[in-house]
Amino acid sequence: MGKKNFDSEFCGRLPLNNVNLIQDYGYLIIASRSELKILQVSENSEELFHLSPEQLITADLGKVLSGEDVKQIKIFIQNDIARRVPMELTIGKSEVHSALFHLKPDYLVLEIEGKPKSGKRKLSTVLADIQLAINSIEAESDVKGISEVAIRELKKISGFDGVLMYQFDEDWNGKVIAEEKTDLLEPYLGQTFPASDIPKQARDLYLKNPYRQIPKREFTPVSLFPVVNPVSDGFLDLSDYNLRSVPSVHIEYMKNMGINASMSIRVLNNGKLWGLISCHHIEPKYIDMELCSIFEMLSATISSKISTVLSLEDGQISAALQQTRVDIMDRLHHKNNPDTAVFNTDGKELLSLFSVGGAILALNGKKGEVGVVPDTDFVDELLLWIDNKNLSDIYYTDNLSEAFEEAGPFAKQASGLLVMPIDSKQSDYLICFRPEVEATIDWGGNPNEAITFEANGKNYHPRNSFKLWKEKVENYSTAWKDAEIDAARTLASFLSKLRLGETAE
Ligand code: BLA
Repeated sequence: MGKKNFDSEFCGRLPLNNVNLIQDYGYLIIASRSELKILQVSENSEELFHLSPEQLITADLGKVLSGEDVKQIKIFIQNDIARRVPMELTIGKSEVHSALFHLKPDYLVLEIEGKPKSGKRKLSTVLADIQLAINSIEAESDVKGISEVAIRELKKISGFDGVLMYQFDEDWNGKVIAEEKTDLLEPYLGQTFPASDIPKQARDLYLKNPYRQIPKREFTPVSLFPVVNPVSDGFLDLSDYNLRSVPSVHIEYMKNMGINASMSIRVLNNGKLWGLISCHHIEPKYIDMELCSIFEMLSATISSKISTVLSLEDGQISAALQQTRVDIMDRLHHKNNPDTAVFNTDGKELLSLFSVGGAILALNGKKGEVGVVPDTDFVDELLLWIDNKNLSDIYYTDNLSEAFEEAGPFAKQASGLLVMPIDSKQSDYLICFRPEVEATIDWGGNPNEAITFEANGKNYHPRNSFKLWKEKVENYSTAWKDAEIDAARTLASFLSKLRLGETAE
């Protein structure tokens, strides 16, 4: 069996942002930007303002907020602030609620925390917590260490029953690389979860919002009133708001995991989603806006630390590759015989440059080889197959037999293939072969059952078991690294320029 991409089309189309529903742990107020007139409210706002939704949508914002708060909002509008900002709103005589203020081109949105602020947390304690967490994270020097410390600190600060670090692979499956939890939760450390568990549109939301929280799985969804936003003439796009409701498939997923509350925090590498820190709680659990802000800061710290470590590692690989590549190119310049130049020191240099088991240089109808390469007959067939591709750029795969069935029997030596075209019209190539690495993936539940449809073909469910499901992976080599691909591209273009120079003479 081979690796599969489980980011199913189906899940990727599920609507998340235009559902006109929010979770019931807070209130949403939408007002016009120019006149501060209330346009839309979540239907539960009556609890907070003691006015019906019908009464609220004919009112000015000033009727329900204090003069001071309205003044602050006007300042935000004057400054055209692009990011959401935290606020404290005084509702009624003295009740203080945390809120998030969002400014859009035509309207503004207030997400107001349901419970009044308790004022339990002291700023100095909060700052000390953050500082301690940052210090510990900064002291680590590899991804594993950073992940372990990060989840330990987050668990300590938040009190979640379980916190885990989940790293995405190139197909968006995710592997749990660090975990801290009570015994009451299932262990997931080392397990891989299919991409469809958190489909593309859900992952994309983390590029806008650093975290997502679902404090109570069995919440009662609340509609916005009126249903149609008078400015956009459609449903309000809820993608930026924490309160956005949750699709039933994910609620069921949480139930199957035995958790009532979850929170996930993004980890970015170079602006791309690299992983998520996923927090679980057996009972409902609400993280207030202040604590969310702390999570937001720590998410940024963890992301930047992981990015630094990864780019340092990449840099080291690139530097080594660069040196070997320069050596080979240098010799090519000085020697007439490309075979000996490329395959210097018995070809060991080239083999180590690309971490491959064998290589073939097909040039002027002749073939030179080093290391372990497949049978000549197969190589001839492979060359014809490569010819048909009319390559103008390098070609690489870590699963050759998938692209070229005839390669199946040669999987041991040649599961990975890297082709550097020198002159594809003349069948001139430098070809490298990577051996198979047999591996087992420990899936968190059978990924082939990631989604099941009922007999009616419409209703569907996430898998109900996350029990370890082992999959043997065959016919795969290790994946080609970005730095190796870059080095191959440079070497290919150098070889082909050299070849063009030869023919011109
Ligand atoms: C959301 N799925 C999520 C989220 C996580 C996971 C972390 C983000 C929301 C949250 O923090 O709760 C998945 N959680 C995991 C995984 C682990 C974990 C893998 O702790 C590993 C230990 N889900 C399905 C199927 C579909 C699906 C079949 O299983 C689609 C048909 C969809 N998952 C789905 C959707 C969301 C989601 C739509 C977005 C929920 C939202 O943000 O509203």
